Amino acid sequence: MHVIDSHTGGEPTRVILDGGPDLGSGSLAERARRLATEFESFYQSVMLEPRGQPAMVGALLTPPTHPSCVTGVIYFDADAVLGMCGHGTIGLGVTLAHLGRIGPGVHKIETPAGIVEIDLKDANTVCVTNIESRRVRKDVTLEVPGYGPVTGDVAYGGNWFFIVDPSPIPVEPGNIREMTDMTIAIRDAANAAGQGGEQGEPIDHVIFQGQSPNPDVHSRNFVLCPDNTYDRSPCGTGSSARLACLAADGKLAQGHRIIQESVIGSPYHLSYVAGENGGVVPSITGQAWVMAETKLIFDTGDPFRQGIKT
Ligand code: PYC
Repeated sequence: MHVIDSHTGGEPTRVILDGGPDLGSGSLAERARRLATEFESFYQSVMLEPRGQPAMVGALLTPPTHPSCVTGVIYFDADAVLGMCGHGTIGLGVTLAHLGRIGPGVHKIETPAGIVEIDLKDANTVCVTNIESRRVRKDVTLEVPGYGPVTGDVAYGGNWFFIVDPSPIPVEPGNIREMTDMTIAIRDAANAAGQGGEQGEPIDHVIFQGQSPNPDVHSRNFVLCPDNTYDRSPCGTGSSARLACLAADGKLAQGHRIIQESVIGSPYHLSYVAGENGGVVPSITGQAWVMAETKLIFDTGDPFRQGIKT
């Protein structure tokens, strides 16, 4: 299995070029469901240690159903198959350029959540135009065991988010352990209370919104991912969900550009235009770097062939 590893603001993406499972020729959403239900050991073996690393997202290339797209892709982490992934799409754009498969300019990519566009600005810089994103519920109060009531918004940006603004804990690197524990409890409380998407989709990510010490930066976030790691980047789908909330509250005008940074200080430039269905169409510009071109080996005698699952 040949893979290319990159990182987007510190958040790793592993693009799988060949050797993945046969997911059939259905829609990307159908192929993603098949990956989730029939091939858990595949994505765990590629993402978990010792082959993978905490926070890594996989990007399995698959033929697009739409002829205008340069590729189809299904994203996943060690715990779940994702609808879309913003940092992964920036990493994928830079990886496709590294392989000589795309040049500068605009290209379409098909994901289970819909078709997104990338604009390759230079070898490391990509602007992603995401699917239309929306806030679903405002000011939802959850009773979180061990923490008490927590209020936040439910929003969609390609994945499902519970967004707490302002964060109850300062969004600083020294508080990552504490924020991880609290956001896991919030995600569990949201899902126990049925506070997910309109069709019963569970909350898969939780965001704490905080302040940056840098006056040029609008806000800094901490994002919990399904595998209980935090996003080292500001999370493209999470930033999209957050833009939908800012727009719905009248706090950010269409076309106005802001910088959001992650808890470790990695920046995304963000803006939106109004969507056709009452939401927002986000633009997310970030940078990624290719780190490795690797052949993964799965020796049948290797006791950790499928990853360390503790
Ligand atoms: O950038 O959308 C994103 C993302 C999702 C999970 C990790 N990163």
